[in-house]
Amino acid sequence: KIVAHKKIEVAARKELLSVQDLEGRPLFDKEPVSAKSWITSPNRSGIIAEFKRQSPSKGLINGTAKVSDVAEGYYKAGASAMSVLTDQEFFGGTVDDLLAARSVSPVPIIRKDFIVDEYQIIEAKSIGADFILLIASCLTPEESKHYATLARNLGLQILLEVHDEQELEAHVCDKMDLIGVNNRNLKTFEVSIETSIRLAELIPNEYVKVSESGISNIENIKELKKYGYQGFLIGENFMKTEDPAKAAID
Ligand code: IGP
Repeated sequence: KIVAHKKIEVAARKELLSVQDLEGRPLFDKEPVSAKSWITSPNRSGIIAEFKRQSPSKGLINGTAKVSDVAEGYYKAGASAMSVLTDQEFFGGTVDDLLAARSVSPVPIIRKDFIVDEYQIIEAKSIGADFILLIASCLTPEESKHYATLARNLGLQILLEVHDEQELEAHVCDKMDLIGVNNRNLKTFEVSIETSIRLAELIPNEYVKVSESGISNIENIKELKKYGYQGFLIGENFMKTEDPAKAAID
């Protein structure tokens, strides 16, 4: 359902702004920073802090936070990277949110969206993103490899998101940089970090392991580290507070 909706949305965006227009934007030539380096740096927290106003599972999470304030705060709090939802329909995000975050933060920024078209990857580069999300459950293995190759050719790193053994086995390829295990079951919306723990040993060591969703305390992070996780994608836990950046410091 989401994929079909995205394809229509992308077709409309293409009408407004051509690929050539995107390639002409000043940020298109910005050299991306390495998400892998920042996430594995001993001087940072490993946390990929997310800006997310709303979600299909939770409804409205934060209707007042300003993306530039949050982005600056996350950086100062020691986040290794930032995730910005650019999907409007389901998450209330926009590409302008990513641009605003970019203008105040030097950390690697991931364009968090449902990528179903090459256009979105070129657009990600043109708004200053450093890495992109590819969601295995939305793509065939051929598609994820194809999009990863394009992203890589643009200098962007790739976070491949999987939910289970089958997706992992089918989609992992040498074009991916980071493998994210989503602890949220997309059918039931239930979250359990056991999903990350279960899949950890199946992820080859050359990929940076990221655990996504439902991480709410330092114990979760300590536990996940035991299984080799170095990246921790946290959204709601920060965004549900009045001051998400302060929550990230705490
Ligand atoms: C963050 P949480 O439970 O901390 O808010 O989760 C992030 O993992 C979640 O927003 C997410 C997501 C996605 C959103 C993971 N994969 C794919 C949209 C699309």
